[in-house]
Amino acid sequence: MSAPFVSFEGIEGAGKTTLSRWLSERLQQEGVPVWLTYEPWEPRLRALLLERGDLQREEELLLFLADRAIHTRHIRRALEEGKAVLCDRYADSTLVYQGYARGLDLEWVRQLNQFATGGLQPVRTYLLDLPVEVGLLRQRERDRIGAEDFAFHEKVRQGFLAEAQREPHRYLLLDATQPLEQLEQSVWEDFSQLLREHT
Ligand code: Z5A
Repeated sequence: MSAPFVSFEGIEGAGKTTLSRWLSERLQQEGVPVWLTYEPWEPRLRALLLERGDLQREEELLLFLADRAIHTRHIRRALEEGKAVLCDRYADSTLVYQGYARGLDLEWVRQLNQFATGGLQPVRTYLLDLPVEVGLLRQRERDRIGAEDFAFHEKVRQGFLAEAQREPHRYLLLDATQPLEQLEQSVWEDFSQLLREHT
């Protein structure tokens, strides 16, 4: 069985980058092969998505999906090589940002995600949940999408919470206002169990 593939999701400033980096370093210390990655992934697509001001929501959706299709090929390869893959945002971000928050049809976005990933899903999604005002205060430098208004980020937060309820076996909901040490401990306990199940 291949190593676990997990994702980190949440609103802007939730702590995804901090925690996924921490887990990657911890795994390296333990001698576990790991690939820490993120989306949007392909540098030119990332720049286009995060900087270009005139993108329509349909164009944005298709660019995120194109990026994911390319990225997923590399994730599959890393898993085949026996590496655990930690991904800072994945398909759930598209469902929530382009579906729940931008208002594109959810079932349609689910199907397109399925097409772009060939059905690959993380075995665990760590959802770092916190009030929007806290997240936005933590992260003052914002990209084009992060610069959307409070109501947009609230839709994102509620979208993630709805998805966590819809898929309780995949999502692990974490209160991201906790001190980092507590979050690290929760993620470590869960990930260690996943590692045991995958070896
Ligand atoms: N997007 C999309 O629309 N559709 C998609 O399909 C995908 C993405 C994949 C880029 O994402 C944008 O693309 C994003 C969604 C959209 N825009 N928005 N919003 P990104 O992942 O590159 O950027 P981001 O979500 O904006 O990430 P971020 O701002 O870097 O947030 P973070 O990674 O969750 O937070 P952090 O960098 O780990 O922490 C922020 C600060 O808080 C930092 O100073 C930490 O030290 C501090 N921190 C973290 N945890 C704690 C705790 N527990 N206590 C206190 N302080 C903490």
